[in-house]
Amino acid sequence: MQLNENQKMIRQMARDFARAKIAPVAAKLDHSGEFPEANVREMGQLGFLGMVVPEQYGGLGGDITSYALVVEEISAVCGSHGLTVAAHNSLGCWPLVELGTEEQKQRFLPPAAAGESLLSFGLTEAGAGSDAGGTRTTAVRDGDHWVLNGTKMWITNSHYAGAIVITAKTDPEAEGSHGISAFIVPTDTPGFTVEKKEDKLGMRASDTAPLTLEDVRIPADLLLGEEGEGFKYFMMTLDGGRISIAAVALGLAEGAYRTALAYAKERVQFGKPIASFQAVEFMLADMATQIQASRQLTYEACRLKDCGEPYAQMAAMAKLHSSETAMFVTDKAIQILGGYGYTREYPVERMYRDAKLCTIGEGTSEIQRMVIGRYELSQ
Ligand code: COS
Repeated sequence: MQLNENQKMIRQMARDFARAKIAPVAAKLDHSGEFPEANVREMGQLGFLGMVVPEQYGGLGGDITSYALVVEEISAVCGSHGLTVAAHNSLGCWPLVELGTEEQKQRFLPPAAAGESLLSFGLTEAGAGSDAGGTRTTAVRDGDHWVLNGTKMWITNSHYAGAIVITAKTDPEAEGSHGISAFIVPTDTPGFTVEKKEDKLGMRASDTAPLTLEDVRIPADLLLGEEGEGFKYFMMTLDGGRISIAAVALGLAEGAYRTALAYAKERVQFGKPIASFQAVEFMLADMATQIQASRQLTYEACRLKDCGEPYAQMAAMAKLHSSETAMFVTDKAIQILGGYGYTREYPVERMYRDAKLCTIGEGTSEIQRMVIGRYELSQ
């Protein structure tokens, strides 16, 4: 896809920022599991946290392609930073931009776009993972308030969120995915607790935690969209979110590939750079080919979304291919670097651990195949 001048400019900005500010701290934050607060603030100032937010609410109001390019460049250096930006924009801001009332947008979007407080998304529960319709959290109407009770799991950015969009069952009689509504829950509401941060395999500097809601009373005007339509809203949100996870995975694959390529050209064994051995050259060829295929799918999903055309199936294809590619490429990168690749001296082992999340979060690879297959069978 031909990028326009604006897209090239924002990509360069993200690349420069990632290399100057993220690269020096990525390994340390991965080790400590510390959230990159300073960099998040700076990314807010650069506009990266308001990529999908219209200008009148303080965002860049950019197209999805520009947004994916930013996520890709950041993730090429650090998956945790990439995931933080992706979850905030796609899962936190986007539902408010699409479904929020004017009042809700004016209240929540400007601080989110500026990076002063993040927005996050609470769908998953212990019993509602792939089967997202199995939501057990409840919301009961009480006068001009809703009272929410339940627990959520794996919620990205939750310790740094000013508000979290939460699904809850509002019609206990409704079956399956029906009777679920979406609410904007300010995180300082009494009864709302963000629990201890998870200790994860990868994406260690990204903030992930369970939530507890105990008689959380929120005003009725914090219902997002129509009552009972929450499941569909969250499915629509995930359609877009899958593009951003594809971009995270693409970035991780590229980051690992660049490291492996540079290493293979420099590392001498048997009197020659190892890149000159066909065993290594073929690995690099396969890595480059898979990355290019992922890039085409991801940018095509962006293009469809930017044109207002149906994009859910392409987003699922992009997410599936890019995340599986990220696993393939990071694995091969470690292989090329050998013993060095297995240590923390190089970033490829971190990228391998980070990449695994992309095959799980926002719908596992198996769920993506279900989504893709259903579209195929419905034709
Ligand atoms: N956009 C809009 N509406 C959608 C939709 C979408 N992408 N997908 C489903 N819906 C609607 C359907 O049209 C259906 O509406 P009606 O009841 O009015 O006919 C309703 O939602 C239920 O759809 P369906 O029967 O397909 O739901 P299922 O329970 O079978 O679930 C999957 C479908 C598996 C695709 C869904 O649960 C899913 O994506 N699961 C993974 C969730 C996930 O990614 N979790 C990770 C979150 S990490 S932030």
